[in-house]
Amino acid sequence: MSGVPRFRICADSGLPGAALEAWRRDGLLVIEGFVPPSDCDALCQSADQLVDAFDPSEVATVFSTHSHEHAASEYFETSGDKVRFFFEENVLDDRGLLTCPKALSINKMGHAMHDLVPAFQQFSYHPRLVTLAAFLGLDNALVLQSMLIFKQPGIGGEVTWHQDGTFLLTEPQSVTGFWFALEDADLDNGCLWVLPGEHHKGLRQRFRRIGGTLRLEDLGAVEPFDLRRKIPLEVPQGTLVVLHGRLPHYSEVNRSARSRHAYTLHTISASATYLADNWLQRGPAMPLRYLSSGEPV
Ligand SMILES: O=C(O)CCC(=O)C(=O)O
Repeated sequence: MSGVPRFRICADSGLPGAALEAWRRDGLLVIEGFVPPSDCDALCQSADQLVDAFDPSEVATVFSTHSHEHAASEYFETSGDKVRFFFEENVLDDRGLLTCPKALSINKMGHAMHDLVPAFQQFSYHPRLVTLAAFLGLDNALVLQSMLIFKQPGIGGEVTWHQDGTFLLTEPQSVTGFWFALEDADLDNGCLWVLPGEHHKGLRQRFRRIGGTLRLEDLGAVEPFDLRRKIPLEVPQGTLVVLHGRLPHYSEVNRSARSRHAYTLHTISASATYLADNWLQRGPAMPLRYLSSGEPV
């Protein structure tokens, strides 16, 4: 239906060679049935418990997927080694109080659940992911960040077209995104959209620290995304979409009465240089860990 090939892991032989060809050609790889439904449900339950325990009055930041105003916020900038919660737009009133139930107001949670929360750790460093990273030839992958994107019913905001390398850059480029559908994702509840093959064109923007402030800057030379070629990825629960760091992707507002929870991990190569002006900087107290062994660098 979508024009993007879909694969399944075969117990005996893993993925076919065609999957590697698709990955190199398209800059993305769709693997249905990658995660068992019970593992998806367990992660959602752990996320619900974290949300229950979270006191929203601690947070004065509204995370907006439309602007980068949040970038100025200390809360966002220091979340790389924590579990923090970011609200949807327009859910706080003038006094900073929530106008709808807490559990339905959270846009996303990030950015270090994979190193701080046992259920997320188990999911993120799972042997099936280690095997896949080896198959894709990802060199010495380190797990950089994790996000739970809630895409709440009726309110879950749009994620504008972007390349992950805009936000997390290494030299040479090595950022790889792993997007897990924890629930079915379709056109009504805000599935991912992709531009297969556009990763060959280069990086269009960078979000980086300039003079103490985080800013989004155009890199100039690269042509605009060709949105006429956009393809929706309607996928069932348990699907993994692997995204090259320069592959443009997007998701719509969730207009349905169903949530569309997704979990994302971003890895980088330990052999590449992680740029010092990226927003996410982990201190020495919590070094990044290898995907393959869980050992710190
Ligand atoms: O889940 C979504 O809606 C978008 C996620 C995304 O863009 C990302 O993880 O980079």
